[in-house]
Amino acid sequence: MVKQSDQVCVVKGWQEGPVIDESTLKDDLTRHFYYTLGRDKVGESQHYLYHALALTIRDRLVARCRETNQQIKQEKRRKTAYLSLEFLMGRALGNAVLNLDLDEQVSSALQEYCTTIETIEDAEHDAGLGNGGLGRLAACFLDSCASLALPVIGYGLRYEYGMFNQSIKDGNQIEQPDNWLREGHPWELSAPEHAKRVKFGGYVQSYTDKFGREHRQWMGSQDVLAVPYDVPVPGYKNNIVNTLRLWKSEATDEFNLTEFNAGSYSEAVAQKNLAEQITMVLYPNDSSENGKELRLRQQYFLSSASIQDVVDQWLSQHGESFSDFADFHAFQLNDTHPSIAVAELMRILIDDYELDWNDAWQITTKTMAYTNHTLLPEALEKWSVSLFSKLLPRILEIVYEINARFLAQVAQQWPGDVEKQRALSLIEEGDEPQIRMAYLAIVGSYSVNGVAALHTELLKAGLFKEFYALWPDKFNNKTNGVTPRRWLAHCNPVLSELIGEKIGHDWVKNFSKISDLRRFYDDKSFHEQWQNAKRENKQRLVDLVKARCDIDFDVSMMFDVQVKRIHEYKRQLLNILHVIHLYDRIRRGDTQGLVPRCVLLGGKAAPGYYMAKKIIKLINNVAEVINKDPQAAPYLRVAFLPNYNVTAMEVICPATDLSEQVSTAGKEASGTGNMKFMMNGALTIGTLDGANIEIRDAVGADNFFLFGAQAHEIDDIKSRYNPEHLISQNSDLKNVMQLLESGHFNLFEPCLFDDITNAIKSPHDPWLVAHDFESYVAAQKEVDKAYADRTYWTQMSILNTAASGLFSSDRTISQYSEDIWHLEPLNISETDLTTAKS
Ligand code: Z15
Repeated sequence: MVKQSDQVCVVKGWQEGPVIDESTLKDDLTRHFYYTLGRDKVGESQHYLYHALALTIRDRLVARCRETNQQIKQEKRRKTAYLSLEFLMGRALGNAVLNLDLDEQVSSALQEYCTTIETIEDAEHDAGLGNGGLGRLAACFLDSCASLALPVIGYGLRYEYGMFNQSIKDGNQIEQPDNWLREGHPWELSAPEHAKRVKFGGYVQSYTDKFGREHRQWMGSQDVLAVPYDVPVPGYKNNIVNTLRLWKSEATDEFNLTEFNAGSYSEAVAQKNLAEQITMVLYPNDSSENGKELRLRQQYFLSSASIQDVVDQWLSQHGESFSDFADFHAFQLNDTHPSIAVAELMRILIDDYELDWNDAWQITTKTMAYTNHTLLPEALEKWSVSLFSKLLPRILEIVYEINARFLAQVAQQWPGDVEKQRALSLIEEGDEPQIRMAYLAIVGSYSVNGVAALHTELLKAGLFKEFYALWPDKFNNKTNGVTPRRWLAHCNPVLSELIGEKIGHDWVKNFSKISDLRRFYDDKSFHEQWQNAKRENKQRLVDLVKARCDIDFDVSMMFDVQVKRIHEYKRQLLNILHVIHLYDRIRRGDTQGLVPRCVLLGGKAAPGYYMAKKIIKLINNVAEVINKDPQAAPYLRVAFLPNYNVTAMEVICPATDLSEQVSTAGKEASGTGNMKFMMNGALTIGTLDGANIEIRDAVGADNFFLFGAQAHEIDDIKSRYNPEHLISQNSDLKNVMQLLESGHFNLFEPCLFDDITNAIKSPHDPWLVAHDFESYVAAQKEVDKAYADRTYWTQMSILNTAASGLFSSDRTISQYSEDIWHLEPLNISETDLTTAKS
């Protein structure tokens, strides 16, 4: 570990020289290309030019980042640490160019190299450090925090391998490792001088200090080093640059000492692997848990390193008293994944700084805040007590103590009710006792929030109802949002330009302004411009589908899109049943009123999720049969886009006409893809689930295609569910099932889809696919009718974009700040920058 010097010596160059002189971007690019990277030809690969441009822009971020941190420190600002195992950042270049307003300078500099930003951009790998919604939400939140000038630091893990790359072979998903750092990551700056030690294993010992006080001490641990890598997070045209601090695990030098002394030097060095494994790979499960030891190590590693980092900064700025620590800090826990942070903060305060339990608990429960993202039971984390005891013995003791004190409170609220105590205990009893991480998070936090109105209501009435009875004021809703910078301004320049012409460009910063678009709802020439923009965006997607799938989409057809993780509750299956139904109609010559469609699906399945992988195979087989049938070609084309990721979505959502949000009601906590599509003028076909409900309320029921059972009806429907009867009664569904069961889509692979057809026919199908089929098909008919009237559709499309103001993550983050974090915005002026040199 590098020791930091106590003496601060300010480097002269950046004290007196000019601040980054924006006019030299061109020179900086050349300097980085020639000298930093040592290149003199652009060559076939654009990679070095991308790298040089990224470094050039990073220079401009560094000065602003330093200034942001200095203001936080000097003004002793209250700040928030956003703790998340996932940050699905995607590409950084285009976003930085937009937020720093460097578009013109970059274009002109690149002209010298005979290229454009669009070309260069393609050399950047996605930072795929997340699975799906939860990870992308964290990334949108960082953009909004910086753009609102809020002092928020993200803490995450620097996975060597992010989300796997998906390819499709014979219709099946193949996973390939994503070695995203291979060609270097120009955005990050490592700070080894701020490395932390994280303990694992060992045992706990008591000792008595000279005042006769009892202490517990975590001994004999094998420590792992956490080295921070800082990624700059630029705000939109406000000179704020926040930090995303990603921890990399490394072996400590003494890690191998015993082996070394035993003479096996090489074996000892090879042991490094164990420590370095921790941040090797992201677990690719979205909304499901797998209980692997390495995953628990990741969670504790993140929690411990991040809390130590905050505490160390506190000590250097405020000294050893923690009495007003809570006035200056909030920790937002992104799901239960980092919820061990509750126990870790307690451990540090008690064991390292000798606070007594009550003081430490006061501080902890005034700083921790927990966001829940799911009601699915399989996603609710539990860790076995025995694993905890082996890996984190001191943390287990603290969890037991938290539980003992909590259960005393439960006994007070419900006297004599032993069943209540059993039900609410942080420890689930059984053959293999388990720690309920959500309960730990709730008990240890001052705020518990859901991510959409319905989701929060269901949490309060169901999953967490006793906790809600105990602490009603802890519970609150924060409906998710997405950043309008990446998800409109950056990904849809054509539409953004058009919107800007009509209502000005203020909407990028102040997204509630987007509602001004409503004024043009009836403007015929605006309709034409709106349609032209959509057509241009559709052509981009046509090119992508051609390149990736070798399937011909056609811009004159309706683009019907469902892209998200593959999961039974999201019901990609329902979508594909509708596709089969359309195909069946075409084959029967029943094409009256049928609007030609291109149906696109995409998404990754967790590698161990059998049914999700079957669904991918089904989609691909159905697509193949339909696409090679000349009778279908004028009406229907189907593609499964491999390797759906953030960058693909930037092409997909601007091109979409119809957004499929068809989860079983009550299962999708919020959804955020739904918001990206809406912003870009797509209409939604969806259930009353998650944020769909709020989307429909905002745009008006007439501009949304609703179908399906509602959340409050589900239990009743399940109690008398008889899908075989539904199939026999509905000739459309009957035909679809017959086609499927006849082997029409698996001629050479008998029985391939039996598990799928059986799931649909099962009276225990939790997702009620057969139940919602009829109303789904009816809603799709309404879609066709609406799309056939171009003016009507265009009006609804404009209204969707105009009503999307609520779904900006700026709104969400303002609410987090108002209600939970209580932060004040920073302010960095141009004059601040001209004194802070780079
Ligand atoms: C995840 O992506 C989500 C929830 C989870 O519990 C996990 Cl482990 C991963 C998603 C929700 O499914 C989605 O509805 C929500 O919009 C998103 O989190 C962000 O809140």
